[in-house]
Amino acid sequence: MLRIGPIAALLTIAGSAQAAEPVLTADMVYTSAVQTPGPAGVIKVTPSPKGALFTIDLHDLPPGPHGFHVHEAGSCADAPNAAGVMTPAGAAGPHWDPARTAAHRGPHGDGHLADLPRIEASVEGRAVATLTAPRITDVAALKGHAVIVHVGADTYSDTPDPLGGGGARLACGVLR
Ligand SMILES: [Cu+2]
Repeated sequence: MLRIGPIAALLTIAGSAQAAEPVLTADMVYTSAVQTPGPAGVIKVTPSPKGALFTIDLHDLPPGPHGFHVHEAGSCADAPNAAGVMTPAGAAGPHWDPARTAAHRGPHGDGHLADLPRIEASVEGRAVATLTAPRITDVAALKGHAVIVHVGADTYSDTPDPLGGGGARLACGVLR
């Protein structure tokens, strides 16, 4: 087991002309959930020994905490939700949950692998940070999935409200 890390790192470097980081990028756009659709910034994902690193640079967010997750599908289009109500970025589907846990327990829990650390926007609406997702060890598996920033915070729990009490899908982008 101890030898897997260094070998994987060497293979990664050998497989590209230069160390190709960041490996995945999502151009984030605001949905019609709250504000006028338009560019929201960029999210990049790189591997690290501590897990996937999400480097975020977002602007014009409502100040305060926001839930942040990987979603199942690679589309940010409007689509009906389970109740048939047209939903901004609804086509991104539910939280990415390859282990089929059907549980929302935050970035350190044993639920959805999708569950990322909350994003914190400044009073100016900026969010510039690098967030660690310790349970995501295969960054390549994220390719083609949408990442979504929600209205409001995330309790990292299904109680008292399911999915961390998540609000509308505020900003969305597909990792490529
Ligand atoms: Cu979400």
